[in-house]
Amino acid sequence: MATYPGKFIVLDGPEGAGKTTQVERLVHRLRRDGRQATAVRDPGSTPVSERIRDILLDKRLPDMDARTEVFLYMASRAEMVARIIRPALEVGLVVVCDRFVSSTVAYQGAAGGVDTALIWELGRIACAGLEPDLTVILDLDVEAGLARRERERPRDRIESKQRAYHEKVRRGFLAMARERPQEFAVVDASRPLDEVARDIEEAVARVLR
Ligand code: Z5A
Repeated sequence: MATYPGKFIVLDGPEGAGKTTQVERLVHRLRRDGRQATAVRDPGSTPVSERIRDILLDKRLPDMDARTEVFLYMASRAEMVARIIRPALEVGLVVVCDRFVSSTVAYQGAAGGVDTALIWELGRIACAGLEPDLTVILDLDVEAGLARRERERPRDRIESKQRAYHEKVRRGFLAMARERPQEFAVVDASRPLDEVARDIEEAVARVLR
């Protein structure tokens, strides 16, 4: 894998774990510490990727095959890596990404039944070999996560899938973190925001050293 002057950090995990909130806090903290940092969200962050996101999260398209989802997520990701992430890493930025290939492995793989080894391989192809320097899994009980989200808006197409699906998603995240301890950190996201943020910052600091 090519190395870059910048660092690529992913925050991932089940619904409502606080990824979006913590991505913002982490970027803010890194900038306060004098680092150049930028946030992206997957799927999304480029015009093409945002259009693909709209299709993926459209409640009027409830029966998408898991393989179709995999290719759409990968297409969105290929565009985001080529247009934003790789150029930013080349000039030394810290890129903090809300979800990444690990989400496809957990949702479409562990929960959706697509071969997880195949998804990792498709991820390498879509991202032309680019991999995160660190993926932090924010771990949270399924019902607690969905309840946090529902306080803000109705469940979307993927959130509406049954509880068993979301349990498999959570187990999928924890399994990949166990299998690849050098590349993953797990943070208990059931605690107050500040405590979760502190643990994320500690894990990221080890990579930035
Ligand atoms: N998906 C997939 O299937 N395959 C893939 O490859 C990818 C994604 C990449 C959209 O993702 C969907 O796409 C998602 C997985 C699927 N399924 N759904 N839905 P997304 O990341 O864009 O989804 P989202 O809706 O933006 O994020 P999220 O996962 O639902 O939430 P979050 O980012 O983890 O949480 P948050 O928005 O920061 O916080 C949620 C609420 O909880 C908010 O009111 C916060 O103030 C509150 N919160 C956060 N932290 C705390 C703590 N510590 N205590 C109390 N309250 C908290």
